[in-house]
Amino acid sequence: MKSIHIYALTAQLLVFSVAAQAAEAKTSAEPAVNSIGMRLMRITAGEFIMGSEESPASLAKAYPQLPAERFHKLQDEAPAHRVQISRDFFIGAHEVTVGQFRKFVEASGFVPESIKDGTGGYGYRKDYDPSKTARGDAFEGRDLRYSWLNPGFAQTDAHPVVNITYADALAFAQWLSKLEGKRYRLPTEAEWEYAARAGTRTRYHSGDDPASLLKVANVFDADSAVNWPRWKDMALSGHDGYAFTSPVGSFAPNAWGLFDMHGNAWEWVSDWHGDDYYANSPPVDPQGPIDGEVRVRRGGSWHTWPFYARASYRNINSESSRYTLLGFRLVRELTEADKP
Ligand SMILES: [Ca+2]
Ligand SMILES: [Ca+2]
Repeated sequence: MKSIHIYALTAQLLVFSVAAQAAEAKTSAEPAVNSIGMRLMRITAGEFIMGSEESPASLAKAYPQLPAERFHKLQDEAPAHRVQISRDFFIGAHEVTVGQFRKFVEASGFVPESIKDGTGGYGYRKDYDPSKTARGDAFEGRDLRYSWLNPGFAQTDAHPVVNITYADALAFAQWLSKLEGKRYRLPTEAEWEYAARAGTRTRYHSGDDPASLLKVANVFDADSAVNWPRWKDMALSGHDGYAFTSPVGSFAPNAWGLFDMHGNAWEWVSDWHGDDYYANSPPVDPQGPIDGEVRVRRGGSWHTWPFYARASYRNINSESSRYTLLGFRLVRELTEADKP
C-alpha cells in the first residue's frame, strides 16, 4: 500500500515538474541585450487562440460607457482560431524608445517621413480645442512643429518614440539588421498577439477586468482625462500616474517578460488588415493578406480607452500615418548561434 502511494506521489511530482518546465520554456528569464541597449525576450514556438468571439452582450456589460452598437462592429476579431507559431523569436521587451530612435537617426542620417514629406506630425497643445476644428481630432496636426522629436508633451529618451510611420519603423529595423548582421523586423500580427497574451485567453494579459490595467498599462485614465474632459466618462477609473506617455517598463510585465503590450504607444505590426482574414488565414505562421489598403496597429495607447486596449483588438492606419500615439517594437529572428 505504501509503495503504491509513493509511486502516485512521484508521478504527481513528475507531472508538476513537466508542467512547470513547459511554462518556463516560453521565455528565458533574462533578456538578451543588443548593441543599442535594446532588451529582447526569447519567445518559444507554440500555439494559441487568436482573436475573440466575445458576445456583444458580454462586452456591453464590461464597458457600459460605450454605446451598445459598438460591440456589433468587431467582426474582424472573429472567428477565434488556433494559430501555430512554428519558430522561436526574440521580441523587444519594450517599445522602441526615443533614445534608440535618436541613435538610428544620428548614425544613419535618416529623415523620418513626417519631416521629409513636409507635412509634419501631430501633437498635444494645451489651448487647442478639438471641438473648434473640422476634423474634431484630439491632437493638432499635421503640423511641422510636431515629429518624433516633439509630440507636444515632454518625453525623455526612455519614453516610446511616437509620430512614427510604417516606413520609418521599417527603416529602423533595416538599419539595426545591417548594424548587427541579424534580421530585425516588425512582428507579424499573430506573433504580436501570441506575445501579448503570454498564454492567457482573457481580454488583457492581466485578466478580463478593465480595472486590472491600472497595474500593467498606461491608458486613458483619470490623469489623461483632465486634458480631455469631454471624454472623461470613457477613462479608466483611477490613476495610472501618467497623463501622456510613460517611460517604457513603468508597469508590470506580462508572464513572458514583455512590458506595455497594452497601452503607452500603439504598435505597428507588419500585416495588412483584412476584415475577414481570420476566417481564411493559414493556421501556421499567418503573415496577413498579401495586399491591402491599411496596416494593423495593436495594443492601444496612453490615450486609448480600455475597450480598445484589449489583446484581440485590431486597429488600422494607412502606412503614411504618423500620430502622437503610434510607435512600434521589433522582433529579431533567431540566428544559427541562437538555435539550441
Ligand atoms: Ca495614463
Ligand atoms: Ca504598447
